[in-house]
Amino acid sequence: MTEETKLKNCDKKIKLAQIKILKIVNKIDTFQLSNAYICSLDAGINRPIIAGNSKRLCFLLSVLFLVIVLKFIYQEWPSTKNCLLELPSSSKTLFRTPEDCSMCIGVDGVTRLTNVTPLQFEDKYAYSATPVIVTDATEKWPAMKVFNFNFFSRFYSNNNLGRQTNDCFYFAYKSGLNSLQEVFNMDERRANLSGEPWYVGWSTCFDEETKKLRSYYNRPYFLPRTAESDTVDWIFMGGPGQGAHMHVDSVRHMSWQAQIRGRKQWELAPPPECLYHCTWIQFTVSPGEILVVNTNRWYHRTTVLPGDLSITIGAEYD
Ligand SMILES: O=C(O)CCC(=O)C(=O)O
Ligand SMILES: [Fe+2]
Repeated sequence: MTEETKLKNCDKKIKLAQIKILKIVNKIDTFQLSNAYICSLDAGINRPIIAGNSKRLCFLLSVLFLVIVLKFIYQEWPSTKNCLLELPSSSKTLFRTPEDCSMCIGVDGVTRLTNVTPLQFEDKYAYSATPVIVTDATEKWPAMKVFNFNFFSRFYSNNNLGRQTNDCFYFAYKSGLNSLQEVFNMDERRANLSGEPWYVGWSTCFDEETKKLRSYYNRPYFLPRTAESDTVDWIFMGGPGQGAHMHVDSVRHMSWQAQIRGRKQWELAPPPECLYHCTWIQFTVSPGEILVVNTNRWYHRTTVLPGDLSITIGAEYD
């Protein structure tokens, strides 16, 4: 992405945030809150000086001032490469642009594809909101034979993972395991899925880590030739009955996820504004299959099905 596009994206985000904040402010105004209440929100600043309606005006002006300051920080800070401030993910969901429901109208299931060329894939699916599963893209991957709990346990006991290139993300879900170290130190019974259930996810963040892991799988053959794969890969691993709660992402690009072991059920829900036009979709991804879904647009939840430990590997592409 060029600097100009990044700035434009930041600008768009700020404008959306401004509109939302103004809507909230207008809404607050329709409540006709008492001056005493607004005064108490004002945390003591200006309290004795301003009286009557001017207090409400002062409150509104303070909010507007805050918006302008935020806009300045986003846009003008000299070292800004991406957005200087990243909104927390919950507020990103709140400030999400309303969807055009044509993204999900008529989509009532996942499309399974075999032997699809990169061109066909690019034309119809690579950047669309239709979820697809490609069934024949992992046949030659060593990962299919090699990846299991012990593989990752050994892999992460090696301290030689190179230089850190990205933030390291880790999701504990309901496991109570607070780091990868805790995951690979859990007792054998739990690791073998005979103890307390668990499910976790993490991103690679060291250059050698990503490089070494990628020697066990390839860039999926069906991705558009021009699509760049991100330098980060995502791994999700855990036992039956567990998975990711319902959420929508705010990542930069489309992504693929290969099911290496186990079977995982996905439930996709349309964005709330499209609930009357579109339906929920449910499907299972089995070992060897690669799912491509726009997780920025579909709300999604996963559940590992009874049987094996589920292991997936995936990445974003542009
Ligand atoms: O695989 C999972 O359980 C969740 C994955 C997910 O949320 C995603 O890829 O956006
Ligand atoms: Fe997600």
